[in-house]
Amino acid sequence: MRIDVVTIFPEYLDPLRQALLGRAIERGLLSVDVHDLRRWTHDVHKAVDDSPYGGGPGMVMKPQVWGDALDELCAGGTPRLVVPTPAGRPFTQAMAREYAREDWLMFACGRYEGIDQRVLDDAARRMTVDEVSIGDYVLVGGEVAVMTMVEAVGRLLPGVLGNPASHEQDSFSDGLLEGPSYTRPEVWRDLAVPDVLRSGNHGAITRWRRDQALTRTFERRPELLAALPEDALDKHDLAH
Ligand code: 6GU
Repeated sequence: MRIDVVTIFPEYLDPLRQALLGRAIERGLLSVDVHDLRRWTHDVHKAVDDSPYGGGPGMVMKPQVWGDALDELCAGGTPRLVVPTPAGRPFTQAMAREYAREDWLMFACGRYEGIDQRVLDDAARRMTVDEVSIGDYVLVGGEVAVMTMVEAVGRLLPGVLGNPASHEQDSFSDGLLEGPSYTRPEVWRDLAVPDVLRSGNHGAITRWRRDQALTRTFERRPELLAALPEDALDKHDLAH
């Protein structure tokens, strides 16, 4: 997969080259190119923003600069354009899976009060444009949201995780939160590992993990349980 990121703070994205995704980039499973938006400015001050029509606080990113950046970067084809904004549709694991099937994603990071809407309206004449939020809180800019989305998508790409079974058990892949995990020692600070996990009874372990996931989801995210499809719960689950 090819990923391009356009931002006024290119170094902000440097952490993507660490650890799992860094190795995926080195192995050629993923390319991440980060572009400085100021390359496309038109004046000596390299201005990227201006005051909003209609008044109000903050600044809006200029359409000409973004237009030139996207024209140049998209000259060779049509990526899926993702614009992080707290006013976007919520990013979910289902969207991460959908993005992982694309061959080219481009992220346009806004700062200030956002990007002139006509940039997105114009781009949408040629490509799919998604305005996406990573949660109900406000960040200073889109860069950290892009890092979040690139991690969520990158780990789903074929070959990136050592063991592909890892994502089948992720929280959300079956619509439930994952339960607790334990490793050695058997007792630590007088706290013991649950007996069932040391029983060797794989049926009982599977049942116990499912119950833990259901209980945790009920306590922490009841709206997820309500959203499960009709057939997601079996007769043993329903006993809870
Ligand atoms: Cl995607 N961007 C910004 N600036 N703030 C956010 C966000 C995105 N998602 C939640 N808050």
